[in-house]
Amino acid sequence: MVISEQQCQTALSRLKVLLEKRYPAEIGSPEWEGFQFRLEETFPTLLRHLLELYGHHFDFYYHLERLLEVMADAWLERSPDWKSTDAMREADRTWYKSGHLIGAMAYVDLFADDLKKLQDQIPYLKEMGITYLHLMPVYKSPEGDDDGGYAVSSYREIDPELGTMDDLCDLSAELRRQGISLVLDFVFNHTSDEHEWAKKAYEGLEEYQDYYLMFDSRQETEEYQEHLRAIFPDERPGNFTYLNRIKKWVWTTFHTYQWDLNYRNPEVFNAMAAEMLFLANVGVEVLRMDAVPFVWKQKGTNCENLPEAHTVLEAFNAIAKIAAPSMVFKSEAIVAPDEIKKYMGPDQCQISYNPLLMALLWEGLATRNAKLLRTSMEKRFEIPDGCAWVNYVRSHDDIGWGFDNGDAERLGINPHDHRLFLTQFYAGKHPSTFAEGELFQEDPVTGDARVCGTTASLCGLGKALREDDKEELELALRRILLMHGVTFTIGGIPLIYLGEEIGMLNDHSYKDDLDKEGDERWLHRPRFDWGKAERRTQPESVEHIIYEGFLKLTRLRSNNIALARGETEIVDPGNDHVFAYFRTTREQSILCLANFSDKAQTVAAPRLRQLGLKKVLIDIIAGQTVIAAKKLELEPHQFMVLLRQGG
Ligand code: OTU
Repeated sequence: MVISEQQCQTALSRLKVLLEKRYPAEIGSPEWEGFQFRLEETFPTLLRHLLELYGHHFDFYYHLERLLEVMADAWLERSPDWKSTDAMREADRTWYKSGHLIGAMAYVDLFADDLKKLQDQIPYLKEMGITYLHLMPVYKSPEGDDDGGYAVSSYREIDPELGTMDDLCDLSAELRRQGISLVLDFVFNHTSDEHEWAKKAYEGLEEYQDYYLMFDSRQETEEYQEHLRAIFPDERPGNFTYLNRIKKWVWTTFHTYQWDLNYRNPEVFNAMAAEMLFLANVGVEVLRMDAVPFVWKQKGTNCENLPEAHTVLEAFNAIAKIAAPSMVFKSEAIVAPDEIKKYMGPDQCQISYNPLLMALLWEGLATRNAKLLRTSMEKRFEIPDGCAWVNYVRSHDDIGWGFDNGDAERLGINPHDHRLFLTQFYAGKHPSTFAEGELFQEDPVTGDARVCGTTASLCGLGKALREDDKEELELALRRILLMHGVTFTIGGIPLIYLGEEIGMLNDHSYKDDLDKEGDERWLHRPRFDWGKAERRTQPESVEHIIYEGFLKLTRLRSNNIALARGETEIVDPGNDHVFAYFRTTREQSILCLANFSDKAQTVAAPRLRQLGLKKVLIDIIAGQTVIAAKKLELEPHQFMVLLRQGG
């Protein structure tokens, strides 16, 4: 949409008059000037996006004024500490790209019981070099099954078992002091059915029914339903839930108790903007935009990845730039490869999960072949300027086989069969498997399924230990380090699920827990085992080997600028079992090689020369010189990081 300078100026002048009236005491203070400056700078973008979404509403300017108040109030409430962080980051806007971020994620209760006790574990995080901490949703949510906190009943209250809002603020301040950025979720596609808005809607208040997507007849929902995909097909057919009391259907993309918000209603947008800025003021430095592809619905489409979902994101981003300028957005778009990147950009999400790399790393381990990984990454790793990937091996969610069908077909791989193979493999049902996982959300219609399991269990550690198989144990350990080796060196922010660093195995106890059984994702969300963590200091223990591997990766990043923030170039080493990429800065050039095969592999010397490498190389993982006279030899699952000579 094009808006004229005139239109923009008129709107802005009106808003400034409003500001002068409402905040007479603030006008002229340096802080306020900063706010005004950013408002003027970002306003044209914000206005354009809001007009795109809500321009046809007769009371558009009324809502715009309310939104301005939301932003101004939030800015006035922002603490001096966070304002100084804002100022600091103003001078370093792409701070998240500097290479210093190393991420960890955890459930507060499973890792440390509660928010207060979590402070006691900061030394553990520091020891590992963690500088980014994603805490799974800590907000008030329904008793019992609450989708691991992703059903939010209040964005401004903390789950009483975890503590209070004051505890969270204390924690965020302490993390900031310790140089760790707090990452929290903005679960903005839906609220729980116990949110105040939902309760009012359920009581029959139309104003609040309009906060959600509600329908009077099944017929209406079916017109949408025919184009929709089921996200949790296990649970129920369809994406709508009937509310008997008010005789309406409500849109529920995920669980029946998670009601999708109606972003066509500007009041919802404003109300959620207020919640977002509230979280920003708690001290969130990175806001994880949960389920962003689903926020906009349009009849006749699959209601995922619609252009308006991007517009909503851009509008929120503009608001954050004005009222909480140091906060950045992280995209959680676990969608088709072509769609993932569309959520990234300085005006949408500055950082994003890299679910394709995650899935293809697992694909590589199962097939012992890196060709699909290489060819997909060759064309899909590059991202817009000013952005960074968050690279991970496991998250709290399932593993979905989200590679591109075309990418697979070009290699002669049948995508459907390949997905079935991978699912069977990781569910431990294939003859060639080492993995012990479980299926998640098997779709009875398509036969598609996703996979659950911890990194260690999926890499075969549990099986090897149980069978006391030394050879397999060695391979399992190498697999774990190979997977993380890639996420730590390929470029971006590495993210680990806490417990991976000590090789935590699957936890089957969820099956006996009424609130968790039925959701296999709890398999890979074990309670953090501090006894096991203690063993990280015992030489030769499994925990020690894995943990030291992590520390080494962290150290390599801090000691080698190219690994921290070099350009990434995926290359073909001439052997399909080996995944290879360069990391390069002006000062340094590094070649990483990951052998996905459980057999030894070689890279031919002429290929290495072509890539600019000489005969004598230094592998900084093994800490030794390697001579590649005729060929370079890689042991089974070996991960090598080679310094190019002269650099
Ligand atoms: C997210 O995941 C969260 O990570 C999940 O833990 C939640 O259950 C869910 O949202 C609902 O809040 O489907 O299987 O493209 O794939 O939002 C995980 C995004 C999910 C979706 C993603 C969702």
